[in-house]
Amino acid sequence: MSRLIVVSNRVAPIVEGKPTAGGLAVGVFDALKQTGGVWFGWNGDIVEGATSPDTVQRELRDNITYATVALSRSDYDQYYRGFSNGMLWPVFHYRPDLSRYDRREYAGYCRVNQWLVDRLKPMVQPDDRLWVHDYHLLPFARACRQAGIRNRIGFFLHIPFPVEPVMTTVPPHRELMEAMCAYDLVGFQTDADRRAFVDYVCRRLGGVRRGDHHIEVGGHCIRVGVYPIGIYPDEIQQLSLKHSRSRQITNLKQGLQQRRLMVSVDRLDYSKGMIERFTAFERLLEMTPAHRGQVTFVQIAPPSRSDVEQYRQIRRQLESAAGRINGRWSDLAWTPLRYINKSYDRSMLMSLFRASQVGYVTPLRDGMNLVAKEYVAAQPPEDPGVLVLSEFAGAAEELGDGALLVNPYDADGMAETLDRALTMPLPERLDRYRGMLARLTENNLSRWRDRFLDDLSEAPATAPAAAA
Ligand code: ADQ
Repeated sequence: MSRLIVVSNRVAPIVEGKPTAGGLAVGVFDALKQTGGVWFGWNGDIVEGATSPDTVQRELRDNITYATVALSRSDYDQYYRGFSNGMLWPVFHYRPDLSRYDRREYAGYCRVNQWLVDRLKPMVQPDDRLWVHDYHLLPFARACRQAGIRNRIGFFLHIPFPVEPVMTTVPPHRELMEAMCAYDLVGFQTDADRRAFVDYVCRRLGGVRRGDHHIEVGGHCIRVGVYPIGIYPDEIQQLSLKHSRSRQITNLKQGLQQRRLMVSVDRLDYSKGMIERFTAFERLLEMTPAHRGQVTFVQIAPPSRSDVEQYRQIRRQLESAAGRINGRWSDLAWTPLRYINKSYDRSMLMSLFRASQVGYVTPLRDGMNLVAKEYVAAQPPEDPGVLVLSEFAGAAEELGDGALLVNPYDADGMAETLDRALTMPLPERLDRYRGMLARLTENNLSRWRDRFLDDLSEAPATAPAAAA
């Protein structure tokens, strides 16, 4: 079997047996362990100065070579914080109003992609397959072709891909899309994302559909597919049992005194719809007096990207909304909303999911949302909780039959759905849970990896120099 080289913005070495957050990290680690290979990317270090150091640090562990680089402060500012997270992230999550474009940052983004390719090139052998991940690396394949790397290169986008009128708000959209067409395989989380990509390429770049899975553009044929990322449900079930008798969970249950528990866990990000979620929870208390004093909502959201202004702003908004809601509704014996701004170990989160009656997962937009899947997998099979899920999470394509789907922009609708979730009888909960679990088991993380890599092996051969 040919060797696999995975490229992702961030490389975080995994220690087997230790719980790890994140589908990307676990999926990539699994794939590499099977085939052996290289995991290449940024190690998270920032060095002061204008140019990133050329040194590639290598560490061989479990048949995987972790090859990592540090970034200079200015490369980090332009490539990562600037164009990737200040421009692409908001637009791809349908928030062009929050995006900020700066030509220098875009130049830095392209430059770092090229620089990463130059660092990787000496490690690439003729039969290697390259699997590149996420929005930080849209032009990576084009840079590879320009550097003379002719291997098969696949790309998987973890976040949504926006429809054409939204995509075109990114000033260099055409150049980026042309660059994406240098990949041999481009994979998305949902069919809606795939369609948006194909529509853009066909309408704006003169691409022509070739059957169900290919587009021909600029003399190069790209395979395009849908690969919803999954989890390992058995592993999540095991993790959820680990802390179920721990002091923290027992204290929590005692403190609840038979009250129902609703749980949300997110990275603190405006795409996750937390303000709208808080508002709908308050509407529930307004509309349904029976729930007052009877339900507690725990929101866990450790800060992320706190050096980007929008992220500091969302944090302030949430703190103020939580204070207002608790000020209005709490009494001496009951705090309706517990907003917790710190991170917990993964197995603790899974035990918390298990202890709750409702998983409240309502992003305004999300590529997939693994929390929704983990919530289902962590439930006690004999008495499962209910998943309330945004229709705008990629996970809704797979879990739409079992979850209660909501529109996060409709506070009244969400409040009604929460009421339904909190009062759902056991037979209906069991029915919904079993359907969702069967789907999660079938579409697990191995299937995501295997389908992608099989399709990459079958993708039409490497782009000719003209497409570079
Ligand atoms: P994220 O936006 O980070 O990922 P998500 O899929 O919800 O979102 O979570 C990824 C992992 O992080 C999950 O395993 C989850 O348990 C963990 N996690 C989330 N919040 C946490 C918290 N507060 N504390 C500890 N762990 C937490 C991106 C895309 C998603 C896509 C994934 C994988 O934005 O749409 O599902 O990649 O492709």
